[in-house]
Amino acid sequence: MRNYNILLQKIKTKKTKVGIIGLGYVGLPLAIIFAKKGFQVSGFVRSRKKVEDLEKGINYLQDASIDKDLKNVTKKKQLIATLIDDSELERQDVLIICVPTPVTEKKDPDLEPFKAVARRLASVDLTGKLIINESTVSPFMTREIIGVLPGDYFLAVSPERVDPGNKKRNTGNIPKVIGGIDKESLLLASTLYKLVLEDGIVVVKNLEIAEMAKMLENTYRAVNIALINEFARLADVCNIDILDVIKAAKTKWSFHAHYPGIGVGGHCIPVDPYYILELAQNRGVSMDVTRLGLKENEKMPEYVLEKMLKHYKKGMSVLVYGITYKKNVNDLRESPATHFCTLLKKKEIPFTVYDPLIPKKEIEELGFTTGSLKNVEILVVGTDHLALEKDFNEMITKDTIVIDGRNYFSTKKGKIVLGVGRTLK
Ligand code: SAJ
Repeated sequence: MRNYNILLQKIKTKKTKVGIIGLGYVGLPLAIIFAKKGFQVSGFVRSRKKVEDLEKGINYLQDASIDKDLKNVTKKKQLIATLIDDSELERQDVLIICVPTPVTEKKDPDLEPFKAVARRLASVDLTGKLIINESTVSPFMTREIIGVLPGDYFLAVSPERVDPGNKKRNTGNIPKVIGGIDKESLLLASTLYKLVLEDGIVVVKNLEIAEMAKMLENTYRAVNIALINEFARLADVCNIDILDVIKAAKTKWSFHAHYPGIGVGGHCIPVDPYYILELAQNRGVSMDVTRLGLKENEKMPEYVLEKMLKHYKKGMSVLVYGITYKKNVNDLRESPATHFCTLLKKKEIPFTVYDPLIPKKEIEELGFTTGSLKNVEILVVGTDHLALEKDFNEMITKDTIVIDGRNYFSTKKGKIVLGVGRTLK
């Protein structure tokens, strides 16, 4: 039988063993925070290499801000990484699921990593444990995939809110939404997170509200970016500078600025809304605003390519600077700049790629030719990395045509700067 009071006491006195399943950009910072606060943490990973890296205190994420803490907690064995293993899972009092929930090529939810965790937990005695799902799923998925596992345990949802590359906001200081399958589960999860999070928690009535809140947060962002992309396409035709328009609109208290660009990438914004679209479809509810917004964003690499083709002449040298999904992050997932390069390749237009954060080998593995910082006739800004500030001088001559996929430049460079919703000439 599960025992609320026993587990509550163990949590309050930090005697609980916390198991975190998945030590990626969500799980690893979370594991460190729990370990730093004095909990004994086991991090469950699938690769031996990750276990070895963590035993040596090596941070395999790009986020250097966790380097020092990682070394400390792994050295003190407050955080121990281990291959996923039934007996070790069974030893935990709390299990927090932090695995990816991507989409397939056809944009259907790919729940395989999440279901693999459920299959694993099905062979573990879960009695008395608190299970928390941080992975981004649609309403009812936690209840229907985890909540059906045998045993008498507590179950809660607290969607991750990590913002990769954001120095200001990190796992410790972002408020967390928490929903429980019942009151005791909610109270246990709230007590646990309150002990480790500076900016506290936001309790909601059930699992589904927590799951839908995460879907709403990210769908809101995707649809608002789509709206500004649509306005940018009109602004281009009207020769109106969209950045001036946004600057003016921002003076309105209820306007939340988003910016147009070559597209929307990453593992969250272009992905999560497809989960809610599937639920809506299953429930016979049309969500055209969301569906069309995603399509709008997915069209942007092509839109930027069309701009380039109006100026491209056979034989011109073309360099794509930056192929990651957003600035100063070395993540290629769903990257629109990479999609742009694929479109270029399909048109058999010769080009080279340079990204200060992506090794040449990785660029070649993508099937692209690596380039160097040298004068080019067409420079495409795929990602506006910080390094562009110093790198642009090496690439731009007075005749260079700049296709600015991130509206990076504020003054004319080269012959002309063709942005998304603005032109600098
Ligand atoms: N983007 C635009 N225009 C914008 C903002 C972003 O085109 O105005 C593009 C970016 O270039 C990128 C994509 O959208 O390709 C996603 O950008 P993002 O800043 O939202 O980056 P993410 O994917 O790291 O978003 C994370 C998300 N965190 C979680 O899902 C837990 C998201 O919820 C946050 O809203 C976001 O950080 C944030 O607020 O910075």
